[in-house]
Amino acid sequence: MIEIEQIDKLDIDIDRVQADLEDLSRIGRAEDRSIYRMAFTQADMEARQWLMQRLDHAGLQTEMDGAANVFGRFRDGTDKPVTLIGSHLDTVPAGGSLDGALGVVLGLECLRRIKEEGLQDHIYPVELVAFSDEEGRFGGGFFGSRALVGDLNPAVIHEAMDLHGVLLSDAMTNVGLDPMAALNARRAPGSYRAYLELHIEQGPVLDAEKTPIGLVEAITGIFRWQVRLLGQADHAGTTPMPMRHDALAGLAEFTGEIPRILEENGSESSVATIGNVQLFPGSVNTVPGQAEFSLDVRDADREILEQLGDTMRRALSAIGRRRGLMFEFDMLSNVDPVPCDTRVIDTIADSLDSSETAYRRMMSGAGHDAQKMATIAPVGMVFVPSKDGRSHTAAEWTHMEDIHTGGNILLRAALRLARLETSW
Ligand code: HGY
Ligand code: MN
Ligand code: MN
Repeated sequence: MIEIEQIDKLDIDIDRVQADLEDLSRIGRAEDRSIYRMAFTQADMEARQWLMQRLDHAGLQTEMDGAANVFGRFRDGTDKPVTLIGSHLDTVPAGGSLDGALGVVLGLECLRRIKEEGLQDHIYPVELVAFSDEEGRFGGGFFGSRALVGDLNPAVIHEAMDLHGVLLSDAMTNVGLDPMAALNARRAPGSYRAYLELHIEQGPVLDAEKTPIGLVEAITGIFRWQVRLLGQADHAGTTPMPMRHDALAGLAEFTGEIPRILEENGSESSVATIGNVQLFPGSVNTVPGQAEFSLDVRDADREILEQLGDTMRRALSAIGRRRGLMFEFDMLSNVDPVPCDTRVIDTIADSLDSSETAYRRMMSGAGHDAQKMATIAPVGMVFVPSKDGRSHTAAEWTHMEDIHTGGNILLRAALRLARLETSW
């Protein structure tokens, strides 16, 4: 039996966490200190090896499943419901050192501290997972958590491609993985008692308020399209403006319409981003015949997202008619907004209250593996502040003091969830 008082006294080893974060951040780091650990690159695989060595060094079992998700656990094989702590090691191109990595390193620290205190035989199992391709190099994101919840199929694995035309299946094969093995990564519903993720907020709220912890109540919904506007390549010098079917001009008109579309059809949580644009043929003295671009749209409400999608489709069709452009798009992902589980939220809140840690309840504008895990388990998330709200950039930073606070809340909430006396 583990008493709550005992749990609430536990403290992570913040110096060890800081050393691990610095060590991990060297993998895939560029001159400007930004991180390039995109899914299934050598750097991404090196980060998995790093984690498995750290787990092994701590005397823990490690496993890489068919989707290359890396697990850490006290022992293999259990019929007891597991409290899973997770996040991801992959980054966006030119990313920061904490997005995903912080949640994995603090999860590793939780397992080490449980082992050092000899608690593992007195609780339900606590495990760690580092999910594959959370960022969506290949399509919509959450590849590893989608594999775990059984949301993959052979077509998705065969067709997924990155922005440069590299197939997921080739990228996985190139690093020695069998892409189709991802279909075997599925875990039965009921395997997990709860899923917990600590993550940097990646926005400005906590830092501006000087609040050390965000208690996440819901995670935004996201749809991602790959859009093509097909016009006509023509000579830049001899084609009069009214005769042009300029694909970039069509994209520019659509980009200009986005604020009005969000204003008239969205909510205060609506955002839309065109993060990647490719023009064809892309020569200086040719009217762009084709514009291919990514569109990432988010809102906390499912219906509003649908409405935004319909409005954007109509806007692009109208622009196509006016400018003699064909419009087509591929839906890369369509992830529902999810509420976090009130029992997990309350458990985290209990840890916060008993340590008198200031916090605020909030929603997540970023997507997370937790929203996939929510389809098979109760989920909860803990945010720590991002300095100046910056993320997905080398400027991504969180003060060690906040990391220490967040790590202790993660450890104590995980143990409260894993107590044999916790019933649900
Ligand atoms: O895009 C996101 O919200 C996350 O960083 N994958
Ligand atoms: Mn992340
Ligand atoms: Mn991210």
